[in-house]
Amino acid sequence: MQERRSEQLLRFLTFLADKKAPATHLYLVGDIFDLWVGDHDYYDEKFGPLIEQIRRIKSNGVKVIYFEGNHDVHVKRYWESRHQIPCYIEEHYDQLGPHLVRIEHGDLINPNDEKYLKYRSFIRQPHMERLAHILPARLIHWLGDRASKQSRKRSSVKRRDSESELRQMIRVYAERTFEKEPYDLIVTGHMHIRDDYTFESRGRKVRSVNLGSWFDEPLVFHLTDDGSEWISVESLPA
Ligand SMILES: [Mn+2]
Repeated sequence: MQERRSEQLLRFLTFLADKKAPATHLYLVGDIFDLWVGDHDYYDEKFGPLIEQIRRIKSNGVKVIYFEGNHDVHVKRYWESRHQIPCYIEEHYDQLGPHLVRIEHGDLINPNDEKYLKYRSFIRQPHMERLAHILPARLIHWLGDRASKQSRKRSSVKRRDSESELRQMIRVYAERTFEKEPYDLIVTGHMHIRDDYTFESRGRKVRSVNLGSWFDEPLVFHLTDDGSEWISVESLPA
């Protein structure tokens, strides 16, 4: 994670941990840490201050839920066994007050991203997960640096899709997943396009939110029983 984003994340987490805002749930929707592979002591040290705030938030009684992204991979065992924080790799549904919410990282949204999808099913094989826990973290990072160079190549390919095409994909994905298993709200990330879209299906009002990227603006999506708001981390009181 870039230094500034990491500071902003620490600021937000500390704000929550200090109970400066009421919260019942905290969803971390993947690509929170760059780069994290497997269950290793190494990360306790590397991301110590952030993990400490997440632990404090949980000990305040907030339900913390983690989703793996493509920068934080095979971290389920870490969060579940060391911190009792549930971690999901695919989509997850939760009833939050009046809203049935579907949450997922969002890396299955773009069907044109074939190279990534192939890479995803490759690294998601069970023997790759076992390997991720066994190999020394240092070696993984050496491999990871090479992979992220590849990923940059992949994203330059991805940029063939224009922003409006990507936005359309987010919306189509919502409409399609709603048809399979309905919900009131879907929250995704990964696409780096902040989007808030409402559509009607089966006589129901459905909402799709993509969280966008903190590289554009560090915003947190805050859902309440009667509405929602985007909270700017930069404008949080100290
Ligand atoms: Mn991602």
